[in-house]
Amino acid sequence: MIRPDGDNLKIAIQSAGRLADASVELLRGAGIDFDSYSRKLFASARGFPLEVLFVRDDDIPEFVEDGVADLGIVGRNLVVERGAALEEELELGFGRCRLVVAAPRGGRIGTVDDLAGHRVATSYPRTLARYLNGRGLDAEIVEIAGAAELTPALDVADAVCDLVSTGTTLRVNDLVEIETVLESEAVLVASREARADGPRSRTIDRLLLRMRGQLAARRTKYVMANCPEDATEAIREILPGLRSPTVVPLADPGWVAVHAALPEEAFWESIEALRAAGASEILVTPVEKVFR
Ligand code: PRT
Ligand code: ZN
Repeated sequence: MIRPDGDNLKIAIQSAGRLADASVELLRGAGIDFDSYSRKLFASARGFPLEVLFVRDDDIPEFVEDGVADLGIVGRNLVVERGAALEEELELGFGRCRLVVAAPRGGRIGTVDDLAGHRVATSYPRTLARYLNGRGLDAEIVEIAGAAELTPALDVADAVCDLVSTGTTLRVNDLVEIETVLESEAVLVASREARADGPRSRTIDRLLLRMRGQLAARRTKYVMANCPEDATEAIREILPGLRSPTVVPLADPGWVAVHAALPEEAFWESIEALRAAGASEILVTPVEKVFR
């Protein structure tokens, strides 16, 4: 592929598929505005020195490794499979899945050790080979382009190594998971060449700051709770905030409002603890960006 002209940074994202919408949304949320991607190979951003290349996800690790693009948004599964010499800069929190070994329910293969001497169908032959080697297992890898889940029924393989997200595909094909080979999600990758180039690397850092601000915001809520003044200390423990909570007096004597950012994973427990500590009215709002 010909590298589009200009000094702009190039980022390769999936043109259509599971990662496409979330990739565009992440860039837009980072303040990068570009035209609709439906029919174009690439688009120039406004307000940031970036060009967006729309490609098949399988090509992304290679393009970034070869310098066709400086950055890419792609599943870790593909980066690992290629053994690509890239920098993984950021986990993006979407496209989560696992590469697992699975076998027919109630069949001969119940554990990973049972794979020895059997056939395993996969689109991830290198990752599977590394995994089997690591376990000292000798199994035949049957490389297929897709639909691994059908191969045991067709007697093309005895087990499969495939991506799973909800588990429905395995279930409907009467396959059971045996072990996880790799945990994956979409990641931002950068080419080593771009990272070694001062100006381009600085632009990558600017983009990372914006993306991190957005990803952190998704995991954060802003909580405002009214409570009696004498409960302030207890509530401060529950709502430490980013530095410390904001405590402001209410017009009602003896009452204060406590405001703080709260990580999503602690959310429900914190709301329960706030109630128990005497907080009455509690308001929760989403956070747009968090920069620390
Ligand atoms: O056209 P292009 O080559 O760009 O896209 P593609 O069709 O090759 O890829 P796509 O869009 O299907 O997936 C892109 C990326 O999404 C993958 O590389 C993974 O990083 C990630 N991802 C997340 C998944 C899944 N979840 C997933 N469930 N990729 C594939 N699957 C498939 C899996 O292979 C199996 O067939 O979905 C089925 C299982 O899903 P469940 O929900 O039934 O378990
Ligand atoms: Zn693909």
